[in-house]
Amino acid sequence: MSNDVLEQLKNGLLELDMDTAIEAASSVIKGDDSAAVKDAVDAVTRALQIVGKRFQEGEWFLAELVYAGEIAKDVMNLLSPLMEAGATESAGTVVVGTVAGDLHDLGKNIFINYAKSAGFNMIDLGIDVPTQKFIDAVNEHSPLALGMSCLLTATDMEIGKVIEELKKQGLRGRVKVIIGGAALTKEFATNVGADAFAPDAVTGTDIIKEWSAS
Ligand code: B1M
Repeated sequence: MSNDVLEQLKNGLLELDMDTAIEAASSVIKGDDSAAVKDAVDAVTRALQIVGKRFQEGEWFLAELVYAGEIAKDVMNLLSPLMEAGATESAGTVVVGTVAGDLHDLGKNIFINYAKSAGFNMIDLGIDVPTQKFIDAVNEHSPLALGMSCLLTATDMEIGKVIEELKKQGLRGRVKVIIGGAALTKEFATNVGADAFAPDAVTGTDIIKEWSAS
């Protein structure tokens, strides 16, 4: 049964059928079958990888990419509150945003929700965040970590700009930097001077948990 609903969710996205996707997500959150919320989020992620491939290979155009993104967002809005269940006392504050020029936020939001469920106080700066806004938030919240999400190779240099500005303002030693998103790699993180690269939201949450504990 749970496989059916996950398949329905994936197909809803890949057939650009909002109603089917929403119906499947609703069934998951109502507990109508045994599919876990995490499995549903994974199904959405897998479907979006196929969406990206179709777009990259010219099988789908921008309109389809945009609509698939809208379906994914609505589905995630349904699933997210359940991912937050069980939050305990704060394990620390983390400021997160998607870098300047980049409007992708689904992965960032998944990371935020996982980390919230692990007890972190997550400050979401949103998308297309300019360097100064990251710096202001570090000054204002004195977070344990600063997180940057980036899905476009055209905007990955924004991460280096933020890290340089942290250094210039004497803030780098006070905050750990974690980065994630499809455009990035561990090697990129090392080169740009970030403390960690998270390939997914669960790993990202494990990394900040380690920082919080040390
Ligand atoms: Co865009 N897009 N897109 N897109 N889009 C990609 C990223 C692309 C790879 C598709 C492709 O061509 N194959 C490609 C980028 C190519 C590149 O730069 N190398 C691309 C492009 C080209 C574009 C446009 C330029 C298209 C155009 O206009 N011609 C445009 C750019 C707009 C802009 O940002 N300025 C654009 C627009 C869009 C939409 C708005 C339509 C929509 C986004 C909707 C939204 O986010 N609200 C969209 C979508 C949906 C995608 C794909 C299909 C899916 C992205 C996604 O949400 N994945 C994507 C293809 C792909 O990634 N394969 C694509 C699911 C998400 C859960 O994964 O974000 O990787 P991800 O997050 C993961 C991990 O990476 C990690 O945790 C998450 C969960 O485990 N993670 C973190 C992410 N951030 C983290 C931060 C952390 C820790 C972990 O700590 C801080």
